[in-house]
Amino acid sequence: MIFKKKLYIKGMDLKQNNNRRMISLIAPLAIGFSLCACGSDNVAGGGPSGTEAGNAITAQILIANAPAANARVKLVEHNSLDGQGYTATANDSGYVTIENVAIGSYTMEASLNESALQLPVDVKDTVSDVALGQQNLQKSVFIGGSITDFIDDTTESIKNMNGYVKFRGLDHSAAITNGKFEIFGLPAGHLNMVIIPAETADTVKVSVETDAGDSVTTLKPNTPEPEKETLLIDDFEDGDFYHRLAPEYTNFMFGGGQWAINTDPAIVNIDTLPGSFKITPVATYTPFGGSPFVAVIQDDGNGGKEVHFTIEFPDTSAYKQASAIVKVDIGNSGVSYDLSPIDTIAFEAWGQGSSDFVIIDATLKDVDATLGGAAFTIGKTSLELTQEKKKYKFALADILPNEEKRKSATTMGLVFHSDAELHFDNLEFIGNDLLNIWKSNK
Ligand SMILES: [Ca+2]
Repeated sequence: MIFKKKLYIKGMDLKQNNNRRMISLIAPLAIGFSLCACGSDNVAGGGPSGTEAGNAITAQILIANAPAANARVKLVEHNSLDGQGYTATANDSGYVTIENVAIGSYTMEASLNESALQLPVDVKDTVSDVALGQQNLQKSVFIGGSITDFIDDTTESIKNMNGYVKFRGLDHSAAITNGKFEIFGLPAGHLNMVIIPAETADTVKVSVETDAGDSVTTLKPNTPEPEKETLLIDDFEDGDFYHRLAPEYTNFMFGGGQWAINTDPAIVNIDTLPGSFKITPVATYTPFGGSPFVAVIQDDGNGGKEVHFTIEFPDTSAYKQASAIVKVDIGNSGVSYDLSPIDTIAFEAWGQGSSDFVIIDATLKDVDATLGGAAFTIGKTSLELTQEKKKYKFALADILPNEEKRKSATTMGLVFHSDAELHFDNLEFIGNDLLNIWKSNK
């Protein structure tokens, strides 16, 4: 029996490694327990059915429509909590017979490896046979977690309670330790779970409806997600180079919320220099408080404004690492902000070429200087611009899987490594308590 268990553990799939390991730890105890309980079980074999001496319950247990050889079958009185009853094992053809069953209402459970089934069986007299026909095993159910997720009582004593979880009509039980329990291999369907605290006599009855393969970790209704707020960072309608989204937290004097196009090498529209980018329309520098960025804010053809420009890269044989970025500071220049309130970053972009949407932390220290601006990139995702206007939505958690990194960002933007035409409009943050971003500056 133990050898068989080992084979079973060896055949587990990786995803459920931990679960199996737990079963392997629990198994010796469970075997010990069932040996002790054997004396009171009525063990039935696969012998001929319908003997004159009494009734017989017959079934063919299948798994994926093939005989479930060696499936274990147990018949337990449907209200019983002790798991005692008639046991049998399916033969090579999946047939199982239990004879001489006392009058009563039972739950029959069959199980094999990670599959199980349950069905009600009524035995009305001691002479009539009950033919259950073919019964298919399904992927079994897991129930576990914190007791407080299964019952409404959240007092401290319940939270950390010790005791047992049992199921009426089934031979399954698990210990509750410090308010936690887990139980594998349950048959799908209606489960009458009973929570039995060690300290008091008050049991708690919980009904659980399950489907094959379910993993039930709570019975509390899902609390509806709070409505997300959308913050329009910039639609460019004012034609300037600030988003000025949170003027109370950003400071004009420190360049709060500035848009810019930066290139590496930093040479633009100087035709006589081989390292020069060509950006159209050509920016005109204004000496006091102006920005070349305003040149690329153009009419969108629908009565509004958008960012629209083409960029031609310098001779790539001379400048293999050339790059350009259209970027916006989240707040004050060189100050980092906690982006955690953001769930999704959305914008409209279209045109031609490929680009990386990046999030940057320009306050990073000890970065690799040979990487230039890229050294400050903390997260990025790629996109291919299409001719048709397209709304992009990126989950921040996808761009920045590391929660800690989300807490410090200065800048976001689109990076180019080759010729492109960009239309860009309506940058949005979607999340909750978004203004907290600008309160977090450091
Ligand atoms: Ca616009």
